[in-house]
Amino acid sequence: MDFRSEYERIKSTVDDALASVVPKDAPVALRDGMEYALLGGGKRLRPVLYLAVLASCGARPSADDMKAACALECVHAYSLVHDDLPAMDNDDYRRGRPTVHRKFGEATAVLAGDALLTLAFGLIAGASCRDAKFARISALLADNAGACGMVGGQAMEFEGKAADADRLRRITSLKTGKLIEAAVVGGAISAGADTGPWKEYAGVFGAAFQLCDDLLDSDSGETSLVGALGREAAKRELDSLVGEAAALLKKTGGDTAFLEELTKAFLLRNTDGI
Ligand code: GRG
Repeated sequence: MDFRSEYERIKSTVDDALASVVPKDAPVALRDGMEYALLGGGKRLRPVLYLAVLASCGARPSADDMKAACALECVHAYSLVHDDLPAMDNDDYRRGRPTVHRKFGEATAVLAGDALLTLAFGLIAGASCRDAKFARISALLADNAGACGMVGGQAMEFEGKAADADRLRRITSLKTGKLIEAAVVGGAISAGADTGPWKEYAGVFGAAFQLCDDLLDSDSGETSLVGALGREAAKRELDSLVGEAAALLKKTGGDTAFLEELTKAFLLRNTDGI
């Protein structure tokens, strides 16, 4: 198996499915904002993880699995749009292009994010009507994206408390980790597998993914774990997390060859990585 071509193959099935999820009869500016946020690049890590875990457990993706995979990307896209807003990170660029609010205005960016989040749960609701396992995935996504998950982690960043390493690890486990966990555990639920080992793997993957991102971001500064630990200690922590993730994958009992490669590619990526 060539990892990169397999990754591109799965990603292109996600890109094809995403191309038709934004409702065509939405108001034009809103639709344009949603499509700009959802279809303009990105690695599609969360849907690829969902589909890769499913495959690792020996299951083939159904049309409803593609909807669940798209829902994960819709939640991710909404979170980036809102994170970039002036009230949050106030970023002008993402993925090398103006952010949604810079291109379409703040009101459209808020609404495009709202509509992407709503769309995500609409996609899974349709799947849940056909197969109850998607209701479980929907509840997981709601828990992990919401006030005790990703949004909760984002809210902790605005509490104005001193950020020591343990607090930063906690914020990461919510803000970055919980959506990754929903992708990995969602794939396991769909395949009918034991979710416990997948949840453990996802927790370590999420922590390492954020640490790797911070190490690559020269501006991540004092508010990141790299700032709190120093670069050398952060690199050592990343190495240890990568080893742990690889060991946890083996405990899942699936055919994990592709996920082993993905874990290394994403957690040890350099500036010209995926
Ligand atoms: C605003 C509710 C709300 C939440 C924001 C996701 C998030 C929480 C903030 C985005 C900023 C950030 C540093 C998030 C950490 C996760 C992360 C590294 C996101 C980028 O994910 P990638 O690398 O992005 O998968 P692409 O562009 O590939 O889709």
